[in-house]
Amino acid sequence: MTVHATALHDGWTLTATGGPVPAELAGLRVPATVPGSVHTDLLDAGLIPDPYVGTNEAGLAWLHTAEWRYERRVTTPSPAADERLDLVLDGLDTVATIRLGDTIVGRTRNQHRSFRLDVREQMSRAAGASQRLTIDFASALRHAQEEAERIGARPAAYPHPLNMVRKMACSFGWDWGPDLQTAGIWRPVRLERWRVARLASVRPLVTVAPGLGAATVTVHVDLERSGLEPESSPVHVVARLTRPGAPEVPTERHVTIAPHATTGTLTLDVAEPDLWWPVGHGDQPLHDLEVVLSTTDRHAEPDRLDRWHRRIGLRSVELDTSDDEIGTAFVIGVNGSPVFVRGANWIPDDHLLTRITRDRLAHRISQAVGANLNLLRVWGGGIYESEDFYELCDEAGLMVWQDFPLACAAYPEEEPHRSELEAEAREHVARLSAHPSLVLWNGGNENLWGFVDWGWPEQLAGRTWGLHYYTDLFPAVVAELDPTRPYAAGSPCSPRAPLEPGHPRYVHPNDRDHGTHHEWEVWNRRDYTAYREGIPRFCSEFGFQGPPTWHTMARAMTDDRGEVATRETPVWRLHQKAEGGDDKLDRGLAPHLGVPTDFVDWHWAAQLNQARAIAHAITHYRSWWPRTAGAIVWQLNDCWPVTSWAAIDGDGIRKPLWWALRAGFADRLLTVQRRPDPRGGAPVDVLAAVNDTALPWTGTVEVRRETLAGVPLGHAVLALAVAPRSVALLDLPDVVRSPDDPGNEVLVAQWRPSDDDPGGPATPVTAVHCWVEDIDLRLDPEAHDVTAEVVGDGVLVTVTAARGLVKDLTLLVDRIDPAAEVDAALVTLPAGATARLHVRTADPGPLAAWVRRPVLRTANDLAAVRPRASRPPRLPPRGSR
Ligand code: BMA
Repeated sequence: MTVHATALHDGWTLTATGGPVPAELAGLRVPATVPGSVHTDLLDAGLIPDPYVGTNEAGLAWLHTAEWRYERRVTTPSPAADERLDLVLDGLDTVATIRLGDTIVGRTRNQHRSFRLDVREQMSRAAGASQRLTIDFASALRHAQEEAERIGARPAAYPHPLNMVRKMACSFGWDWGPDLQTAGIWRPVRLERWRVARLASVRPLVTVAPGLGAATVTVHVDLERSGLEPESSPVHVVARLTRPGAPEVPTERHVTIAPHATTGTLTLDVAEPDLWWPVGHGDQPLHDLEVVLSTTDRHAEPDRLDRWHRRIGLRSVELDTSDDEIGTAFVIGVNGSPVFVRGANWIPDDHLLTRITRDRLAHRISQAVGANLNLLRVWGGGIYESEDFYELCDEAGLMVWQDFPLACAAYPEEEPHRSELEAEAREHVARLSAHPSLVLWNGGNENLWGFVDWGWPEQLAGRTWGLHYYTDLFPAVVAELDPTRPYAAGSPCSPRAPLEPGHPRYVHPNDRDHGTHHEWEVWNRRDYTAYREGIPRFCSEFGFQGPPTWHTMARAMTDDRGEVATRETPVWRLHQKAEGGDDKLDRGLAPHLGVPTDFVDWHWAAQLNQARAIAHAITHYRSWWPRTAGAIVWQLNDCWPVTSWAAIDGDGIRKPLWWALRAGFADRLLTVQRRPDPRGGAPVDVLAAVNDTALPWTGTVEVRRETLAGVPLGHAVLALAVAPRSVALLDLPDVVRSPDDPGNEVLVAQWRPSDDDPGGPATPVTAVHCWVEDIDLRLDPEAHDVTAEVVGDGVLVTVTAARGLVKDLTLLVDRIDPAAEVDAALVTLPAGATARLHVRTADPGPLAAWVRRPVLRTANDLAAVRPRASRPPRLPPRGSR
């Protein structure tokens, strides 16, 4: 008999047991969905309004301090004499007491762990009869407040003591998230019957030989013994690696584990392995690894005790943090090849975690790949991501950097916090070891930085703040359980420097020259052009806000009349959590696009400016490869409808920023960048050609300077030869380098493949560059002609730049159909050029709507609505001539 599991997902009810519960809920028994949460159950029962809509969030604050009971009945046959019976809880949110009948069988206070309770004795007592299983949830907020009282409060970036309880930090509100403090059984729960032994954990650790000619999978098996056998017996483990369609792969090992012993190791060697690579670097072949535990060896009829299966990938990971002439590198490598990280930060995809289905994750991950990303950073204010998430990333070739979930706060090292952190770290380092996508364990988010710069030492007055976790506990757990994964102490962090401020070799954690850097000066204080003032070794956060799509606002952010809530309304302000967020949006807009007064125009301008700001940073960072080895945008996704730094809004719809990521992270990129003049003069514009492919990039680049209306002013043809995975800087000849009349000129650079081009992506590569900001550019709001026609699966919109340059042509398709998908956006057309935008939609409506505001937008149309009075003085030309 193998482990026999019975899911306990049906028949639960939920009742309020304490706290400030509204009268109509008191004593009410509500059907409960498991896995689920109190919020989703009350929502399903129609007992609370949708917390994501309007200002409902504010009215639900009573849930922070309410207490709840989940309850159902369980019946199980009496266990045999040697049979264990465990209640397995994969996740409880958060402070819970578990009872069978009247007996307490467990207490938990950590959302990030699973629990296994031996309930054999309690179940045997009532063998065959039904018993009451209850899980009581206390208020996590109250618990955290009591902890703060008990051991002394510590600083955190938000008002609630999120650092005093092991619950997802952003449960307590964040600068993009609602303050909805959930409770409930948030992961599966089941009864497991088993005997002799079970596979407590399996860690397949993969290494690849230099030269890539061989791979080794070392399978570490940890057993739990039942403790119920009259005599402990040896058990046998077989590990088998296969790959569908690869008859040469099967490889099998077996090991006998002696009585009383609980660990075993099996080594599987694969010659000429078919390696797993990040997307853009190769394929993602997955191998089936099956581990079987039995009482007899493989030659006899097996009495199978337990089985474990995962799809693994063969690859190695390296993190280069060597010292160099600039400072300290931070380069992630796979199979010995350094990778430029094109990343985005990932937050929980729904604040109500149990609504995140595998399908939804699959869609989000395909959106990440569509944005040309190769890595997601699972940010430390969220969770250890799910098996679904990791399996999908394994399949897609998306690398994952997993933060230990600690963010923006000082964390106590006193018990029980220390033991809870150790237990969860051990569980997840082991659990995630099977996933080829996981490339980095990181100590947490901005905690090292917070300690030095956010006034913590004074507030702490000598109390612990979590340093032990970053320097000792986490690296020790990773080194013990998964030494194949690199570890970083935090983000940002200077990897080789001691972490104690005051140490003679201390380096500020956010130092650009050392390791990872978070670039938040731009959003908070500077214009986005300042992104180009710094050359970080690896930028693991930089972000710029924009509002969600119109559809999402119309669904969730409306006023009493059902109209989209405009700025300065309570609804708008509730869905903009960032400190001074709206002022920062306007401050960011003014020098570039101006600040439109009409809300519809402002919405488009703010979304466009978000996209432009991030494109400005990405193109800069990529042009500095290999000095800069990664750019992880803050943030890919949202967890509810909100104005935020995300590229995909809370309803899963792409914002214009998504298109800027896709363009900025394309395999091949041409971008105009500023570099010091080799002759010692003022910095000059050059053309950076970024080639993030395995093939050389050759041919010519045709560069023309022309008026906005297309009158030629200068022309040059540059030879292009960029080695694989590298960047070439091309000098721009004088005739094209700088303008005579910057307000009316544009530079267009287009790649022309040569006849003997080795291949690679055939997509055209073009850079369009203006020397002044849009507010100083004489863009014609009527520059384009447009037609729309119905095609098989939607609409084809054809736009020609008939009278001059058209910048950032975008169809805001969600205005017509939230499910519509367009195949291009932020398209810039030099005079005379044409774009065909194909929209897939089942519901095209009247064609006339597709060809005008508010659906068809360009940067040009903002020129028509720009308030003249708000224009700053004209800038001098940015060229150097
Ligand atoms: C960084 C992140 C998040 C935050 C974001 C925007 O600090 O790590 O904590 O949401 O900036 O402010």
